[in-house]
Amino acid sequence: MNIEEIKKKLADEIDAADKTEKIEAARVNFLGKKGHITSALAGLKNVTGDEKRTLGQAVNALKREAEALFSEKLAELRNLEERALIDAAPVYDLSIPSGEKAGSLHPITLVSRECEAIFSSMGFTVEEYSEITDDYNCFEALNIPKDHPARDMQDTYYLENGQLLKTHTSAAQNTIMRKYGKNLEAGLPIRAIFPGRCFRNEATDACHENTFFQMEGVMIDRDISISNLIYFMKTMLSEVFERDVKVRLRPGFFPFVEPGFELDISCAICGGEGCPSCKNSGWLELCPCGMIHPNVLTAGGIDPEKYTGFAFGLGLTRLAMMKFGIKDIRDFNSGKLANLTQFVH
Ligand code: FA5
Repeated sequence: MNIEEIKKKLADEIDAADKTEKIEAARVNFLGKKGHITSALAGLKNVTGDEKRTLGQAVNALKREAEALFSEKLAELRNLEERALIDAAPVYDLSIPSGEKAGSLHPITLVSRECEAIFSSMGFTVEEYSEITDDYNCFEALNIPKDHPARDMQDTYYLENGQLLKTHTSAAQNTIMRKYGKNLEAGLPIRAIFPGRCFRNEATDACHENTFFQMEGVMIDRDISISNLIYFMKTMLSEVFERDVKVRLRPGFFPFVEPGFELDISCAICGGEGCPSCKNSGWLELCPCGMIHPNVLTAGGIDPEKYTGFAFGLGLTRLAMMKFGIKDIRDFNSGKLANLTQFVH
């Protein structure tokens, strides 16, 4: 085939192609290994001199023209095919009821919102903080220097960039203090809660998860004492459970509080008899708390000579277990809808 014949055939085939597969096949016919234009280029080795130059220029120009024509036609056909698919798609009326059961809020969301409402009504602000933080905020600012044995209690997921997934909501304390400490006298008392997801490399059982929720609370003012702490804890628990619940307060060690306490709740699953949900002790550790350590206040830019405060770290996931009678903490992350969707609000 001479150049003129190839040109004509090219125009005819491009014209006739009405589907992307056809234009693709036509492209191979002309530009593929054995295509007409590729063969014409290979045939140049049989001519010499001026003829080779003229013919070479013509075949190469034809090749460029063919490439442009194929990609133009391919784009045009793709557009047409996409438009046809859209036109053929069924039309959905999103306002028609699906007939399926409506979704519901996760039990942890329900408990978290309830606690937020209780604390908001007592003047606490609800803070936001990220799930990724750093060593300083999660440990050092909380009076847990590097190599401190308290770090062993929180087996931490470190990221490659040196940051980490927060192991407790106490990681937000320094940020909260700095936020409200800027204009401290005007903003006193600082009252803030912070609900958030925590991550620890834990072996899981009925009351331990590797991903769970806590709610941090801090209150700072002049003359804050343990009795303020106990008052807020009691109010929160009696409102969440809407009945008297048995709790016990015992000494607990956390480097960021002094003194520190463990607040345990009598297991609502077994009524205190002992079961797997409470590791057979009849009690569940729910809300460690204490008076904020002077070093932590100092790290947050607050003078411990003038101000005192309390902090607590409420185990929100365990609170949801106790409130809704969920025996196994692992159900919360399991996607077991029968368990998770029954607490419609
Ligand atoms: C802390 O995380 C401290 N930051 C709490 C605190 C805050 C103390 C402020 C003093 C002042 P602890 O590791 O004990 O402490 O966790 C607090 C609560 O989170 C526990 O009582 C428990 O209710 C819950 N919790 C801890 N680990 C898990 C886990 N693996 N699965 C489910 N809940 C957990």
